[in-house]
Amino acid sequence: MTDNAKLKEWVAEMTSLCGPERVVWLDGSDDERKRLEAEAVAAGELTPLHPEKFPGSFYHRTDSRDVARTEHLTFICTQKQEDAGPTNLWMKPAEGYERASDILEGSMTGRTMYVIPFSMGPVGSPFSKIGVQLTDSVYVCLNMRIMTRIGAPVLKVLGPAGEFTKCLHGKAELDPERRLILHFPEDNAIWSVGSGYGGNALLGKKCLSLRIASWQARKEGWLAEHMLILGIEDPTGRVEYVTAAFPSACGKTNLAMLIPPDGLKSKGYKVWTVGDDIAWLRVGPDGRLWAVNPEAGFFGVAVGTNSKSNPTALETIRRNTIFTNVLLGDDKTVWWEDGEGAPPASGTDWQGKAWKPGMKDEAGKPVLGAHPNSRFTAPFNQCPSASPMADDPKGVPISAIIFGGRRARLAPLVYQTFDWDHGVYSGATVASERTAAQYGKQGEVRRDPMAMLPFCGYNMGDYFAHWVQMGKRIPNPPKVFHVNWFRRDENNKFLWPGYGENLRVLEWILARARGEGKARQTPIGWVPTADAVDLSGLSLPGGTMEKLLEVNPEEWKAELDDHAKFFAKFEGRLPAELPRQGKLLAERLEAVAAAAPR
Ligand code: GTP
Ligand code: SPV
Ligand code: MN
Repeated sequence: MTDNAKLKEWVAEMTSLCGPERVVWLDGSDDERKRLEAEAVAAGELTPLHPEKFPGSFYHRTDSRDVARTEHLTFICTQKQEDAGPTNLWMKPAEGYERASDILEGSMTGRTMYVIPFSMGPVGSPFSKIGVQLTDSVYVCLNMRIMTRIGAPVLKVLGPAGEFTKCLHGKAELDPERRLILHFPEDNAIWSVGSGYGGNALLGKKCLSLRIASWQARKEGWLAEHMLILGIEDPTGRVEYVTAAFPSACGKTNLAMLIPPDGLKSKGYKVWTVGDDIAWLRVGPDGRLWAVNPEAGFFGVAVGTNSKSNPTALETIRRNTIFTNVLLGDDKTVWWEDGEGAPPASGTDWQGKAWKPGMKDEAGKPVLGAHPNSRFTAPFNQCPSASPMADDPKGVPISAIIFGGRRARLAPLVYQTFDWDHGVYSGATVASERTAAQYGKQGEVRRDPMAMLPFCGYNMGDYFAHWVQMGKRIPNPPKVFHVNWFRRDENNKFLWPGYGENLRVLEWILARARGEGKARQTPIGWVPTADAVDLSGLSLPGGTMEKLLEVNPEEWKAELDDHAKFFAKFEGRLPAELPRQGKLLAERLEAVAAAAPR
């Protein structure tokens, strides 16, 4: 399969550690897919779905204690703890290898170990990175085939001496007490044991493309970010691209697949999807920032996906899709809460229990059919809005970077920052309510800088400094914005309709990025004037826009104290630009307070 000596040696070493009965190298062919599917079905790992309603699609359920990322079991293993920083869990590399080896040793006895050579980014592009994942999970193999470019062409590009990220994955007992997700950036290696859930087990995704890649990006002068990429085409055929970083389950997939709302249809916009989760950004020869989506598929949240919220996604997952932890109907259909159509008359819920519509638990609460973090895995090219530029090794030029979080109060619908450093400050202070995509208290507000808190593979103080540095290296940087689709009224209802209607905000953002669009200056940045966002065809209750765009200086002052507390964690590593931006913001807030009538 390969003449890469390092790869052969590593596979031999890992084989002797894990003790599989056989080792199978994946080539990426269609025959191989059929073989793997048949194997997974025979082993009960996959259930084939209704051949007419869900052609080529399968259902999978992970262990009920293994349905989201486990940040408390995710470690950055560097020689020095300060290189992992205060926001990451840290372990000495030697200890990491030892503890994981204890669990992995002989764990594949009697089973097959698959070798998956994969490329993040178009195969052979100078921007792409190669990884090789070893795994004893057929489900993981089939997902990696969708999410990444795999097989023989990758080995060819790797050649006899090419570098690759060593990605070892073993299911072991799937016991949360014996689960570790370990990153060794100094060794370009990832060891994941004891989980079969997406972000923990598909090692090309968060582990390689964000944690390891962010480390490499800092060394090599680029950015690896938790961002969607989308293009907006206007009727003249001009396409402008933006990236947006929102925390997990905060709307990236939805925004990336946006369909123009009825009221804006006459303007003739078309939205092109380039990526929905990860962006690798580099300075192009023209001095602009260019973005590539390293993935080849979608691993999207199922719950809430319906023909109103995201018709594009619904079309994307009609065939050749793997559904994980949704409700399986006895009629071999799948369903989820806030999905499409009526639930099946009976089925199996995400915990593997018999389920019927309307079931209640002892407390009288509805029993969920699908886990809130249930997901679909579907090939990128099945997306009706897939951008023809998505495979371009050069990527797409970025006009605007958008940060956002899920915040019931404070943050307005949208604002534009004054310059790059102020933009970095707004990204570094993103806060969001925790969602079902990770274990922990749901709804609790936490700081999630650039939506990278769980994904930055090194000290976040250094990460902020790298962002500031990048600003100096981009002659023509994108403008930086902040959005909040999740502001609520006194009755806790969302003020903004969201989803497709978000195009109205994107339109203002693009106008501002071109130096057009009406705005008023506030202490936190440029906010649209009341009439600057096109609301045609949308009827919001009177005063809604004012509430959405309100900037309350008193609340912001309290927020600033919290920024300072958060930054204090990074003492000694924080770039001076961030406290400086905090001070400028405080001064602007003071100035409006002083000017306000008493
Ligand atoms: P990851 O895949 O976890 O990184 O998340 P993502 O950012 O791609 O999340 P996704 O787009 O799947 O968002 C899922 C959640 O956000 C669902 O609960 C949606 O209903 C909700 N959501 C998405 N867009 C909007 C919006 O504009 N307004 C509101 N209110 N909710 C939204
Ligand atoms: C996220 O949690 O941000 C995801 C899903 O995109 S996972 O790949 O599981 O991390
Ligand atoms: Mn994500």
